[in-house]
Amino acid sequence: MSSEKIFKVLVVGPPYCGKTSIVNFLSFNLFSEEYKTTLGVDFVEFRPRDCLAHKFPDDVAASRIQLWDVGGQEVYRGIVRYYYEGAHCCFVVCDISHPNSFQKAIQWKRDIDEGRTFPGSSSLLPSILFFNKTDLPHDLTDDDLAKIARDGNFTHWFKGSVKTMKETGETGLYDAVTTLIRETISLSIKTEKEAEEAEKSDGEDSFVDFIKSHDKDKEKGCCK
Ligand SMILES: Nc1nc2c(ncn2[C@@H]2O[C@H](COP(=O)(O)OP(=O)(O)O)[C@@H](O)[C@H]2O)c(=O)[nH]1
Ligand SMILES: [Mg+2]
Repeated sequence: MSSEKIFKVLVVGPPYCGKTSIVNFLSFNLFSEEYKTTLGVDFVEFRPRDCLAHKFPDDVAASRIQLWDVGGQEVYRGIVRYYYEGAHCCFVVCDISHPNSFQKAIQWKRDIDEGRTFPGSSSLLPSILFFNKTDLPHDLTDDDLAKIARDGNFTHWFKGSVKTMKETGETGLYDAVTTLIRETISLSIKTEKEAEEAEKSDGEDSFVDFIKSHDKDKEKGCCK
């Protein structure tokens, strides 16, 4: 069996918080000041093992990541739900310098949690909350960020600036990817195991049923 796993990652959050910048930075190691609205959904493949700027741990490096950059405009919400199909996890982004972006980001997560579960499982999609644009002025402490994440039902949160991370050497964005993909890998392994066990116990149940019906036939005296 190939150890390379392909994961579909939904990158969601309100407009202008930096989703496209994050996707482009991960995939092409590029940042641009220019703003172009993402219409609908864009799709880019990111192979952590090819990332020159950061060495990902082996388990993450062995995966292929499809980043689905979901346009944050409300008008797309209806359309983008179709793109949730088959998604494995979500990378939720907000803008640390715009506190009104937090609730909007949390709403995207709620929307996904209401419409999707992990493929083949009843578990919600693993997700992380990323506070972007830490290079801009803001007055939030890590405790504040942890509370916002907790209130939004996120188990993990990270912060950073896709604009300045090359110069500062901060790793918040890479740590976020690593945690998200690790959670996704372990849920995928758990789901595969459960499916195998269910298949095995189905097989065992049919065998027991067969023996029982055979014994009954014997009692009736039809099998000698
Ligand atoms: N200062 C700062 N600007 C950023 C950062 N990330 C993105 N931007 C800028 O914010 C604007 C919106 O970014 P974009 O990635 O298009 O947002 P999206 O609408 O969520 O896809 C662009 O002008 C980016 O250059 C950041 O970390 N810091
Ligand atoms: Mg965009």
